Amino acid sequence: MQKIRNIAVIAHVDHGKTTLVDGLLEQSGTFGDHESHDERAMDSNDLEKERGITILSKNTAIRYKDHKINIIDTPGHADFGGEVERVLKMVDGVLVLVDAYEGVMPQTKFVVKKMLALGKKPIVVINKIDKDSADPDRVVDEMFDLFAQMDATDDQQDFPVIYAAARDGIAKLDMAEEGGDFQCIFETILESVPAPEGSPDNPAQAQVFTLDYDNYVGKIGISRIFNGRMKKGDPVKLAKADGEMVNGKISKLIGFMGLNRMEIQEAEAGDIVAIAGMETVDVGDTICDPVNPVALDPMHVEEPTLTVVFSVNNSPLAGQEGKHVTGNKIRERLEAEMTTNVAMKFESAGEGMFKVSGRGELQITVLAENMRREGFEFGISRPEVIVKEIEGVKCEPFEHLVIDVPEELGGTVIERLGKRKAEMKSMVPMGVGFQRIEFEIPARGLIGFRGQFLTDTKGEGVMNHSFMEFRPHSGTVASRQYGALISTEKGEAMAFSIFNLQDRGGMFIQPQDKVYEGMIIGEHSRSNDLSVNPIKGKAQSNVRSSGADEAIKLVPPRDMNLEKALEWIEDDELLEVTPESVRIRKRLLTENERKRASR
Ligand SMILES: Nc1nc2c(ncn2[C@@H]2O[C@H](COP(=O)(O)OP(=O)(O)OP(=O)(O)O)[C@@H](O)[C@H]2O)c(=O)[nH]1
Ligand SMILES: [Mg+2]
Repeated sequence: MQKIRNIAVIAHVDHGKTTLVDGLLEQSGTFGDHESHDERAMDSNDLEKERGITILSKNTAIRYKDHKINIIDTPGHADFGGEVERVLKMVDGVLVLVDAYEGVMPQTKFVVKKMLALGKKPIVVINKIDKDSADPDRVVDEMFDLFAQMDATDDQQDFPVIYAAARDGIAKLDMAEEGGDFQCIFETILESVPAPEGSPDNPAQAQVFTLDYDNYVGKIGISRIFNGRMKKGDPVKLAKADGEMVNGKISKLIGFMGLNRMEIQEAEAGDIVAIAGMETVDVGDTICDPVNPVALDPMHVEEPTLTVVFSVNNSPLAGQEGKHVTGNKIRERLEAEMTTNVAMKFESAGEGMFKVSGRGELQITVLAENMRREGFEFGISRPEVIVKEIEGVKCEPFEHLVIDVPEELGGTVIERLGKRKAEMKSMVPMGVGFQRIEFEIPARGLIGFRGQFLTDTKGEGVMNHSFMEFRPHSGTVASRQYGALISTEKGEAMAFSIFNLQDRGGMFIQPQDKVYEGMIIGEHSRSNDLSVNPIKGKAQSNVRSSGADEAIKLVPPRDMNLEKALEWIEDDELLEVTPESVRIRKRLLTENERKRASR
């Protein structure tokens, strides 16, 4: 039987998980000498590369000495936290990374709690020790405190600590050492992560933790084999969450090594492989011996907290930029998404309207962004939190929010959050003139807050939040402070009119952009909406003459990408998303309609 270790890499967003995995691949010699690879090689899909974040957990394997080490890199963003929980069930040990300056953050708490509850033995990696502001001793203490608060067992509390600058390939067991490489990480893994339990001679049992799709073989379940052997061509039974047993056959077995996937004939207990052949396979299903089928504990799939409505685009510019525009196409695409994405749900919400629920705004924007790249055109409504009735009480999701701000701006931010029903929990100095303030806040209060926060802190503030629990509904929260500048005309925006309008607020459009009646072209500097005409031109000669050029200096438009726009809109507004544009509009396009509706 081969010697195996299975580990997951977990941490708050951006603390360096994927970068560390690069180093593990590199320094174990798993990348061939001539194999070139990108930075953060595991972030393989386009959106991950562009945004520099991990969206889907992915597994790889390396060889170190006579061991195979299976490694699962997980996403750190709170919206994808459910994925981490499932991954943790598949491994016997974890590397918990924590930034040597930022220390314990909301998602660190979330993943540590899950990991401890599942009885995993952690290795703590204090990463980014190269940063000027790094304070590794403080961060080690924070981790000890966190473990204690979360009722770690003595064994868990007694975790090994590794200090690393993952980006530079440096790691060491003692801060005082010079240099150091990942050797100490490999050795610590072999020493402190238990070997997989289970035996290849028992009846087969493998549990699926991630789904993949391939045009040739169909749905693929990436699975950990807990017992027995899996062979290509073997008949199996698929045990579903509801207890149903489905007959199936392994049509293809895929193994992982470095960045490669290769077809294999057989795999045994302890290993992580991809298994094809079962069309109905789902996350949490057990693939078992057909004679002796025993299902493993089903997996907990987190409930969505946020919904938006996707709709057929019905703006005056509909159908001009997209390839797929009909309700049927949108429905098919959403259905396809839900077959591999267990964290999201969708249901019909009337003619050409689809209610999509997920764990947070990022999860929803990632789906929308992928769709527009595939040529879809659609509308999206403002995100709404899901309200649940618990023991007769109306409850809503609450989040744990941590902000780091320059000391002099703390007051402003606290005041703003107060209006959004946030409750301050602690405030501590962070050195270098910053303070860290922690809050508990209804998720509703966070919608649209990020833009305001970045303006208030001149881009210097950092905010992070993660889901806590459902709590009784907290009443009305303040929403967007400013009104919208709404176009009264259809046509092309003119520099001259934008110039005249820019005193009224921040513009979202530039000259030559297409506009229509009811489209929102900027944010008013006051709280009411204002109807304006952005297509009024002036005689060309005046604009072009050199003296007048000076006069029409335009402030660059505010970049309203999908994410920012989605945060910005109110209930009576919609986003219009096409492969080329993200426009913001009023649901009701004419002023008359809006007046009538407000009566
Ligand atoms: N200074 C410094 N920066 C680092 C180090 N390790 C990683 N980074 C940087 O930190 C950023 C985030 O790194 P990632 O590896 O993508 O972090 P991650 O934890 O995988 O992030 P998510 O998957 O999005 O949660 C990148 O810009 C890295 O270059 C380090 O040791 N020192
Ligand atoms: Mg990552």
